[in-house]
Amino acid sequence: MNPATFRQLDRVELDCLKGRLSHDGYAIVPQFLDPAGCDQVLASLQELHARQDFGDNDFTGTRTKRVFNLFAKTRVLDALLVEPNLLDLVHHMLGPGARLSIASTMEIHAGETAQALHQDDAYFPERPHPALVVNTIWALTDFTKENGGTCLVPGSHRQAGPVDPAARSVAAEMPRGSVLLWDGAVWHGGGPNMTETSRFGLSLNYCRGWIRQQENQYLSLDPAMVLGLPEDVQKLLGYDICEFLGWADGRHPMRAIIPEVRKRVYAGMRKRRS
Ligand SMILES: O=C(O)CCC(=O)C(=O)O
Repeated sequence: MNPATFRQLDRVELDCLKGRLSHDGYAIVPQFLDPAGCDQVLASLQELHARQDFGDNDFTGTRTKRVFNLFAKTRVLDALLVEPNLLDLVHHMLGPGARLSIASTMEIHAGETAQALHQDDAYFPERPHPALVVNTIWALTDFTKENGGTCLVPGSHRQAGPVDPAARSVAAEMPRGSVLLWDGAVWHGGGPNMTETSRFGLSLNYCRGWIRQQENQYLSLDPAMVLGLPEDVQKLLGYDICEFLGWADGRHPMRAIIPEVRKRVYAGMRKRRS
């Protein structure tokens, strides 16, 4: 497997992206992943999609395919998850303890209709609020207004109430290899696909380290697999302490998933129960 190559972002571009994220609530990093990297990631994800059915409701899309829990299924995303320039933007929004909330694909096929506009942090009751979630969608095929490019309502992360259902949204148009980032409070949705070919997006969604991850990474991933991952990937997946949260029987979670330690912890728990 060749390592993916990312376009290096300089300080000026990074500052400009941070400004757009604060003001509009979203920003696009154009042509960030090189074509060979796109091919490799797309091929691995398409293998998973070949066995995947379409969604069964209007929100997930009856002409859209999604695969979840991607870090249990492929290793081609590890480098994308921890790419330093992207993480700089994510940390700018969420602080240094940010971690993966959910990883999924969104392949919008021909004939799909527009998804209802929604927020990725809809569970949080007070608005506006500092960013709690940052979503990224990696365009593995070109995104256009016609083929289902994500629609976003600029600046909607700053409003206190819900967005008007008829609000003017903008389709994220970006060539393959680009990455769209948005504050989870921005109203957005997948666009309708009026073309004959599918639009393939990869979503790596991050949250603050003290928020419950959308995907339960401790039940979704095999501890033996997690033990073999690079440390920065383990941390992003949530196998870390954030502030004083995340201990396992008084141990760092990475100590606690070592099989011998786990056996001792569970044996201790059984003894205490009997
Ligand atoms: O596919 C997209 O462009 C966005 C989809 C989305 O926001 C969602 O499914 O929650």
